[in-house]
Amino acid sequence: ENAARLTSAAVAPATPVSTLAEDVHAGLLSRPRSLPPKYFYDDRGSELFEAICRTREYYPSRTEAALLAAHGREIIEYARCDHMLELGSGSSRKTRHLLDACDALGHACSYWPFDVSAQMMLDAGAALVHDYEWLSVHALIGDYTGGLDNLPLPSSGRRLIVFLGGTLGNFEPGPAQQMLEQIASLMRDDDQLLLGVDRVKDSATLEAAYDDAEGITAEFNRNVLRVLNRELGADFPVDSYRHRAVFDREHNRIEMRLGAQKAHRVTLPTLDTAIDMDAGEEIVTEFSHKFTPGSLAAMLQAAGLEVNRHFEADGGAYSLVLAGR
Ligand code: AVJ
Repeated sequence: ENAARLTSAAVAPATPVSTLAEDVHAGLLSRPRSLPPKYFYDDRGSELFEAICRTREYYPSRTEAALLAAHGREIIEYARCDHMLELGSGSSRKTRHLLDACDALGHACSYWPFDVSAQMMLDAGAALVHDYEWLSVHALIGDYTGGLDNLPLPSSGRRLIVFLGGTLGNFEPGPAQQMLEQIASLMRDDDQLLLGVDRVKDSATLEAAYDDAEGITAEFNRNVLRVLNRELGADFPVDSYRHRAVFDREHNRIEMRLGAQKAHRVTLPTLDTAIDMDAGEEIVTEFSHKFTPGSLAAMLQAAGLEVNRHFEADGGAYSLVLAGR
């Protein structure tokens, strides 16, 4: 009977999503060399990210979860959603705070997780339909960066689009704008976006959050080179790369970088090319943008959305906003 309340469907990207090989070729041959952060998350990378969330220094995940727990009911009462679409749902661990609020309010809605990892979504979905007997889960398998045009969402009913984890921060301003515009184009007047973003704060706190004393973030960062070695047959000397996290206050972003300790050549057989790393040369592996209430409102407004509710953690450490047309 639970199985009837869990379905899945593949979502074809509306615009072609580049392959790992294409992304790596473009990124490593540009200057400074760079890699897209989405390739962090193989099984080991996902485990390392979960471990990062348990470090003392990395506050964003637990801070966002506390906001969801504290304000879940207000969010659901405001949105009164019939359908909840989550972009990059992962294990849906934090979404449970919203489903608990639905439960407490006797408000039934259906849940549409949208993620590239089918197995993680189906495992999470099976647990969710067991834990919430009113819930139906429609897992959407795909890459939301390929666009939101082909989503098999019902045409009727109010939607709450959930985009948590500060993941919007990984996008540079242009692509972030495009992502919000895609979300806005999906929304109708009585739909809401629930967006979680990390906030600008002192460099020491921010840099520590991306360079924990145990070195788990360093391992997470170096792991992307292991992904390349495995997927492209490359020969990065992974352990010799030095992790660095720097807060760039001009762009309000944490930059994670991997620095070559000594000059060496890396062959990339699948790309039929090789790169020569200079001693000390760095590969930029992630931007994590931080926002102020002003920059957040401006970005949403540029996408045609306005902030309806703004929940912020103590000291303005993190923001959760409900935004609509
Ligand atoms: C999952 C992308 C939100 O940018 O804070 C954590 C990933 N990188 N530690 C972030 C991350 C280094 C995280 N996001």
